[in-house]
Amino acid sequence: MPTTNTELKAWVEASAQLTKPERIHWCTGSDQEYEQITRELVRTKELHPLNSGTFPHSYLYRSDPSDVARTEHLTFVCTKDKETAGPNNNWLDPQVAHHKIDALFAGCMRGRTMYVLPYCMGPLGSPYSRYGVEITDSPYVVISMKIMTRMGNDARHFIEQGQPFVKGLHSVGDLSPERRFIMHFPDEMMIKSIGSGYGGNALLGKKCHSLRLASYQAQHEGWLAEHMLIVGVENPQGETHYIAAAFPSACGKTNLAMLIPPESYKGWKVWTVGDDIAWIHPGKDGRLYAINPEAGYFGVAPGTSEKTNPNALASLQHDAIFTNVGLTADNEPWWEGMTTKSPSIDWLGNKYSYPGPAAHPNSRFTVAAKQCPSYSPQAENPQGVPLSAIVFGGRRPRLIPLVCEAKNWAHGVLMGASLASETTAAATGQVGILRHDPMAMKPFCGYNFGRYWQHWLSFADNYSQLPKIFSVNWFRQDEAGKFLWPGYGENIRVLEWIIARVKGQAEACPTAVGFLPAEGALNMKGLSLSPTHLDQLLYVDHAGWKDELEKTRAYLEQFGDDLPAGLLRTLESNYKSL
Ligand code: SAT
Ligand code: MN
Repeated sequence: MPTTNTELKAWVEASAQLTKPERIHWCTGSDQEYEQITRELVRTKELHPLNSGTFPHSYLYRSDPSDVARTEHLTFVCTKDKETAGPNNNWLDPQVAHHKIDALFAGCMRGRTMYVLPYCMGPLGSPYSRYGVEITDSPYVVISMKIMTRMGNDARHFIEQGQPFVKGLHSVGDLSPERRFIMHFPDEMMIKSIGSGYGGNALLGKKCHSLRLASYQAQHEGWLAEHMLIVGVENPQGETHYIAAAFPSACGKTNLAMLIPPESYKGWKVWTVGDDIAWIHPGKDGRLYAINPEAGYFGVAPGTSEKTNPNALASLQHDAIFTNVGLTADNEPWWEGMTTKSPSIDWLGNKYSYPGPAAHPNSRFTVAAKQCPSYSPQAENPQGVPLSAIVFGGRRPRLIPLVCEAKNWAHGVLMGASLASETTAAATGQVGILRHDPMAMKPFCGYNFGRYWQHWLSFADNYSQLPKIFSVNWFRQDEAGKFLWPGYGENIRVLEWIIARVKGQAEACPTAVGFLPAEGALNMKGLSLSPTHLDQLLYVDHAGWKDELEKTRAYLEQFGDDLPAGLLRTLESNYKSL
């Protein structure tokens, strides 16, 4: 075995004993290994090579049609007691959970290869990086993890030197939803996932490790693991401010992270540090610093176009994996929202027939972060980037203004805790239903939300230079159901105001729900938006807000004794001021 780490050795041996693979492959993470695995997957028809002239080294992968999104009802957090997991998680006693899932793992890798893949989340050698080893029988997971993480010998080297590591055992099993579970054991720093080959269920470094286990660990160690993109916004004077922003899955994190400012913003540039996850640590100077634990993007394909996200399209010109998209007659990937060409084959591999869809609504691309034209070299900075602002946003057709600055840290935490958003295709279940999704962490917080909010609140007691907190809503609609705000590149206007507020240079109106841009404070140069639309985008509907806060209170109260008094007090005082 290519390891001297006795803990790792024993765990790999025990996993092999349980799952009975035909062979064990220790992943090196080399390019040759990637090529060899993709070649084999092409041979077995699990990967479909795309047009080598226009999409060199790129592949289409079709997952099982019953396995196309995260399955939250099959995801468990197995802490010693139920209260630690909280009402926001499905819970099972750890012993019961191990027993249940191990029975499914028994012999599940017979005749298959077991891949052992060491990985590092975060820049190699950063004091904030964390390590893991995923054992899997899915070669698709191996090639995806090679793109999404620092995977292979380099990561193993740190584990050999004694760095603690998360143990993740994964098998596609028989892909049956009846025998599918994603279980987390935070006290053992262990993940067991069976029955799914889909992204967040199977690439264990992502949601399972970097959010559910990491958030649990972060609470104990005094940092934050968040479902946030990280961007650097550089102004024409060459000054860059970093912003971390939480939005639920499939609500535009990747688009915002890769934003290209419009014509009228000459000299402005947005740098992408991360598009999905931020690990945030307090620095010695009292500021918060963020690293992106990932090395790649697993972005939603539909809707990605030259208009909405040219940087994503440019990233995808080579060495990318597309999952569950359609194909054109030229053997190129196609999805809804693509303005060029038309689909010929749908995501199931059948001849496309109108009206579609050609791509699954949660179809994805997987690509190395470095391929993005706006990739920030700061993504490799082991210390992370200092945060000027934290933003919370969701899909809200009504009520929530385009942008609003929190009155103080505690109010910002309340804004995050009150976040609600319409559901999307990123998880199985109905789409378009408004649900509470505090800090966009509903599916990802590895412990009791009440304690998580307390942890967030505690930062105000300990650090002097905290970022300002804002809420945004790109999705507000008029009566006819039309979006009021153009979004995408135009969102720079909101980011500009946010940064100006941080610097104390922009005007704001105090309202009951927070500070809104004063008249003329949002830069509208070059944008033909009618003043009535802007008024509607910033309108504070007092009756609607009262109702909203009542609903929020009812939601928060289910956390009982774990609900921080400070949060409820902030809610009450907001309510009174309405
Ligand atoms: O959970 S995934 O990582 O597959 C994508 C998402 O829903 O954010
Ligand atoms: Mn996500």
